[in-house]
Amino acid sequence: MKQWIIMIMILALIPFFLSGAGCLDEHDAANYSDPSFRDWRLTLNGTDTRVFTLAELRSLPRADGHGYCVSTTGFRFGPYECAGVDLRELVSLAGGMHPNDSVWISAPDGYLWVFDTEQLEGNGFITFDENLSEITSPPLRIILMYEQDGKPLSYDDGGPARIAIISQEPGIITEGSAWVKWVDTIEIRSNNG
Ligand SMILES: Nc1nc2c(c(=O)[nH]1)N[C@H]1C(S)=C(S)[C@@H](COP(=O)(O)O)O[C@H]1N2
Ligand SMILES: [Mo]
Repeated sequence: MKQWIIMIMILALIPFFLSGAGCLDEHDAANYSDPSFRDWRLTLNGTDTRVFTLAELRSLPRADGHGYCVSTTGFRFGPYECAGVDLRELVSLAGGMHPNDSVWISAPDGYLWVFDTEQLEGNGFITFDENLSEITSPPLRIILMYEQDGKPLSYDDGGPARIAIISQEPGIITEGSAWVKWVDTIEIRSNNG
């Protein structure tokens, strides 16, 4: 009789052992099948409208680089190894843009950041070294990042997809305000009226 009770208790504890043994590790906490990510969609609004799932975004050409940013209060985030999709790729999938158009990046919390065509090519950004001294900008790329340090971008870090400004050389700091978190809409806006 006692053995039966012990047996039932052991069976009931198996899920806890499995989770403790790493079957539900930290990686799974920010999994691509995370319930909050499963319903996520990226809407591209240009001359064409396109809607992407996270899997579809991940299937686009991948861009990698070093990303590092600073908040207005001087707090540094990074350095990170960033991977995602070049914003130019997404703009082209939305039908492209004209020199006077701008790209509006927004998130469900109401945050919005606008890039012009010069920035889309990686020019016109303010960059700093690790001591936060302003430096001449090396070539930069704007990406919609879905992976940070080899892991799916977590919700707390702005996942499933966040803007990152990356460079091939490490230690280049950009302004955090452009690093839009929880991006769900990318819109090409015409400034010609
Ligand atoms: N969606 C969204 N993205 C955002 C913000 C925000 O409020 N909402 N804040 C921006 C700013 S001003 C900074 S400095 C960086 C880091 O902000 P955090 O300290 O809120 O993470 O995220 C940027 N991306
Ligand atoms: Mo900020």
